[in-house]
Amino acid sequence: MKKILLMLILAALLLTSCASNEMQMVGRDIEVQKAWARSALQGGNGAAYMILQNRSNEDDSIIGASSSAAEAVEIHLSQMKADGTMEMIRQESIPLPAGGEVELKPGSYHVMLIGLKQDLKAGDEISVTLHFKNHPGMILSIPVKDAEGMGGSGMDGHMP
Ligand SMILES: [Cu+2]
Repeated sequence: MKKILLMLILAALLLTSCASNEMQMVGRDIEVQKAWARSALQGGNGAAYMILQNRSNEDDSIIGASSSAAEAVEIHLSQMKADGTMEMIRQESIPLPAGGEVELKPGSYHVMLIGLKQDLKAGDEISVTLHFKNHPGMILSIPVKDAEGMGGSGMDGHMP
């Protein structure tokens, strides 16, 4: 009887340790590199960029983002229109295929920070949480940098 109880306890321990290992693996499935946010003024809009790698064998997608630094956060895609001007289109999600990567960069996908609650100055850090379809949310600490050679307004046309 004692032996069976011990077996059960061992089995339970084994199960819980497996579960926690799996959690850590989930955390490593998505890797974020070279994240930065464009410097901007309080009350205006900002944007954050990064490279995301999906190291799992399961397709995923970014389905949104949130940050306490802005009134609202959206996922956008900047596109060149036929007349040569840029437009931004709100995206429901950004695909992140298994084993693939996606780059959020000026003139393409970006995390749009709408209605900044504070100035974003070079050297600051802001917290942005990414939400995924198939993975837990990821909290990022993103450094603020001045966009080089883009002037104040930026090529994404970050106007409301
Ligand atoms: Cu935008």
